[in-house]
Amino acid sequence: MAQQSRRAFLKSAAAFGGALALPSHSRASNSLPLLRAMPSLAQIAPPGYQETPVWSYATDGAAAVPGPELRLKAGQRVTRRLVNDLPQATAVHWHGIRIENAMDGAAPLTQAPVPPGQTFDYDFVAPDPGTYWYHAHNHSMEQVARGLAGPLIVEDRRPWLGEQGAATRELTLVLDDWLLTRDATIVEDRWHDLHAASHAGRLGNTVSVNGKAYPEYAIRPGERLRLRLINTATARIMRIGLPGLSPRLVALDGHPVVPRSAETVTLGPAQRADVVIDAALDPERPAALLLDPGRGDWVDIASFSYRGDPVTPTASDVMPLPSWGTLPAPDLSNPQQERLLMEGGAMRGMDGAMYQGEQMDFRELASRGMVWAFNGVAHGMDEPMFRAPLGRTVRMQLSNRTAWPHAIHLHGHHFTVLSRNGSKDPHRDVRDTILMGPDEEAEIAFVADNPGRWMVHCHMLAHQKAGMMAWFEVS
Ligand SMILES: [Cu+2]
Repeated sequence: MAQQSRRAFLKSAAAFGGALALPSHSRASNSLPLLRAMPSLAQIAPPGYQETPVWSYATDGAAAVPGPELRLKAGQRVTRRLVNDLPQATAVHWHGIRIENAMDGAAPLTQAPVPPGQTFDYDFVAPDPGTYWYHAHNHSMEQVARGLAGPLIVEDRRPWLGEQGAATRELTLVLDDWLLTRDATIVEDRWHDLHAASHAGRLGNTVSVNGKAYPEYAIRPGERLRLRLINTATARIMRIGLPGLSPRLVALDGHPVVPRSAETVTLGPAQRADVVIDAALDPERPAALLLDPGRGDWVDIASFSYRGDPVTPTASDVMPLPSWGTLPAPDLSNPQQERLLMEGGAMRGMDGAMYQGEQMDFRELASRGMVWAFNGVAHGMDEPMFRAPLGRTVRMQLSNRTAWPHAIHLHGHHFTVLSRNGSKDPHRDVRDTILMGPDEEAEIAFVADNPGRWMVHCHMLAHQKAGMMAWFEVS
């Protein structure tokens, strides 16, 4: 099996001119723990509905939605043999990990998709602590929408939980969005829905937390908790509220921030936020995780119920998470200037764009399933959007000239948000995915310190499929 997947990999290396390095860790080992991608059933709709046939990940136990939480310490290796028991080729991307290029799982750029019945060995260091996730990165829109996503938690480098001002406990909450029929099966006939792709993407009708509708979590009165929120939806922007729980933001996309209060937290697809909450002392006070589906009419998506003896509340400010200490600071004195212009979609369209080496008008692009472009190129896989020398700071101007929000993700790097709409960003947050509203402008900067070919795409996965896809090369 391993032999076959290696051959498949070699084939992809040849397809990209043989320029790819072989994975340095594809040693023939029979002892790698497994990550199996397989069809299974999950109770996603509320009790009373039948189970939903999903595609999911399994490690030792049964397959689950979301996939099993993988946990390790910063600097340790993730070693998993992907076994593809799906009816479709797949690959696993480790979102937000500043990973070795050959392990990025970004098919077909960094590896060939793994055919049904075959395997691929992932073995890489996770250098930075934080809240990450893994998900399918081949036919991503369909495969992630079917359930192929799970949390990847890289623990703090120094003890934080239990310290003065820190939380005593943590909870990973994976937020997802499903498009289900009345029978709670996944809507199957809209994988190529160009209407959804040219609007907000494949929006669902059922929001789940850790794979369930309206789950309940026990908390102790007065307890301080760390929530690791992950948005694995393919399209839905999750605006989250935690009323009465004094939420404070401590990390975004895995990277610590100076703790700041956050009445609401907005997560674009693929984004994460670590939030510290203080449970009330009065167990009669209802507490819930709320979602704004768009018009400010907040709905409960999970509840907290008070159980156990009260804990003496922590009066002190929230202790910041230990800093990474691993990310080079951008040198803004002489950066390489790049630009990412987003065009297309419903309401605006575009005059035209290059697609597969040909200039096409909007109508012709749409007939090929393309409705978006980056820098005038739809789904630009032939040539890199730009090349950067190893170690150079790249400063990028992002311009959303469309009528829709987009969640732009850079693989292999985290970037600093310098400005929004011409105003300096006061927080200078470090992220791997930036949510851009219609007509919004942003400036980001990062050190191109990770050699290889890295995807840059919209994480509204129907947008990615319909043109918002490109890559850059660091060498
Ligand atoms: Cu988009």
